Amino acid sequence: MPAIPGALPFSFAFDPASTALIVIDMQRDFIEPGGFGAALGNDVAPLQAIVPTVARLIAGARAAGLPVIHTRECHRPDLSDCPPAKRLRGAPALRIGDAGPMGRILIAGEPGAAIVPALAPLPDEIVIDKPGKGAFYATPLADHLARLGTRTLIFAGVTTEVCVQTTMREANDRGFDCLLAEDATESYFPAFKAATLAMIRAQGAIVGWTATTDAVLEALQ
Ligand code: TIU
Repeated sequence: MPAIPGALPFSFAFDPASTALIVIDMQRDFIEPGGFGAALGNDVAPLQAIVPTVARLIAGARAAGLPVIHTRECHRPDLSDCPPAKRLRGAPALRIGDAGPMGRILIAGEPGAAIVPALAPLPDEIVIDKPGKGAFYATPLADHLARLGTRTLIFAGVTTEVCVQTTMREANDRGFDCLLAEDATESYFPAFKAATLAMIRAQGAIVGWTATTDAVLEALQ
């Protein structure tokens, strides 16, 4: 069984035949200027910077035959799946559903909701549109994973402490072993990323493991 001996908090053994890569919300709305992330007041440059690393991880997973699952945080055009509590929270420059430079913010089918071109899903890869921060809530993700026989999930994507951590916790509670590729995820807040990595692996991997993308790729070869 392959293992990542340098994973934290201890070596991570996994069977590639029952492992999938899940890439969370690498969408223009979070990564490019003019989208949702920027409307919330964030600098998107740190998120843009991980795109090549995520691309390497995706390429390695594909080469090893792992399913690659992509998620997108987005809502129906009529906003029927967007709780007012989500849309009205705070005072963003643009709210979910408002028209911005990349189309309506976080709306399915709009240019901003698309995954960045460098990480575009292949035609046969699963793409999960999710209305929440977690990818299991109100989506068919659990059904897809059951059909694939997946027991282990490798995570990448944005943002570390919001959609990635929420999904990882949802998966952990559902019995999956979870590992986060620590340089293939990013936050708008460096301290939040560091804290998330620490809390995932604390208490004997209470949520899961972390490892570098290079270590994951080495184990997959
Ligand atoms: N705002 C923020 O950090 N994240 C989100 O709203 N969604 C995701 O993390 N994808």
